[in-house]
Amino acid sequence: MSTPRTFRIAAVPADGVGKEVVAAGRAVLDALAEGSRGSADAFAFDWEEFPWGCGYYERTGEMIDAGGLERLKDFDAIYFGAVGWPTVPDHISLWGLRLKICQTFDQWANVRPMQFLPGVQSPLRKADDTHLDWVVIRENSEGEYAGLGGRNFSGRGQGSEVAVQSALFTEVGCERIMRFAFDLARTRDRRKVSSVTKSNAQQYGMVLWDDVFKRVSADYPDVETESVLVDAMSAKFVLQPEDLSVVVASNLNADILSDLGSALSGSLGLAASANLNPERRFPSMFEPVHGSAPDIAGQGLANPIGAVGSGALMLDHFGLPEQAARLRKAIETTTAAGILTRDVGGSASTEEVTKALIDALSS
Ligand code: GGG
Repeated sequence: MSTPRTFRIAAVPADGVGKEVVAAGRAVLDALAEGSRGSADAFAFDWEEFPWGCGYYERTGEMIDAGGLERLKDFDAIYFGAVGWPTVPDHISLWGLRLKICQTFDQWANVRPMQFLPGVQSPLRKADDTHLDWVVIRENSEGEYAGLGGRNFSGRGQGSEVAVQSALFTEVGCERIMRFAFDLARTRDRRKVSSVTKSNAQQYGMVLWDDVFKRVSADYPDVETESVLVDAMSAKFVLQPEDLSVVVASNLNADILSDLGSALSGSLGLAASANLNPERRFPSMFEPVHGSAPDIAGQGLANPIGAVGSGALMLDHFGLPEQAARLRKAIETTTAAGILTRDVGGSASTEEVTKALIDALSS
């Protein structure tokens, strides 16, 4: 019998429903690995779970401990839940954990696929032939989330405080994310990249983005292109979903568009994502697009499909596309059977959907 290829994964459930969906995702991924036992491409996961997040912050004053980032370097990947809790200001929790990990490990490409699933109603699914199969590529290291700016507290409390928030766009940063998007488009049925900016109103960084997009496009004559302003793209998501394939956008624009896109596919709870360090110098991080959802946390209502789909992206990253396909098939079997959580119109619990996913793996 061959020794399974073992992947060391750091699980960071963090906050709210992150805890429930990471537990669900781990159970499904372990079942998949168990099913590979004895085969020539057997694999296994060696998990270590970390307690970082808002609860940790309340106890220690830090979202992650001092040596935490150094420890994460030893893992093959990070499997993340969601960050944020009402008792901690959002900018502290986000910068203290999720953005810190993305930036430390140069996870500059955030991949967010979204598509219709069988049995899931979508606000867009008016006719059976309506098609939605997109990948939003989010620039994940700079742009509006570069953390540049400051507050002049001198007028604080007097109604005259001033704050500046700058966005950083570098030619290298723009070019690498665009080449990533074009290379991905070449692997898809529809070879098209739509670039999104607001370059009519933001005349520096976003015009640089547009210029780089034009230059990079010339190297991909086989790929159809368009440049669309973010406001018009929001309308296009709703009105012409079948006209999109790969959408590349800056950190903030893609963050907003991918929430819109996943809601249009049926629910934010369905969307998976990968924060990739494409050079593989550092671990990449896989997480559902959704946040910690304090309103439903701890009630067994969270949809685990976004987290499980993120596991499929992790398997792709490890060079196991057949295993990733098995996981995606199990998701389709489960939703087609109508085993759905409340966000997608069902009444199944997180646990029931998780069990159905595991059962589907062996059917
Ligand atoms: N699992 C994704 C997550 O925790 N998102 C929380 C959030 O506020 N994210 C902002 C961002 O994606 O930059």
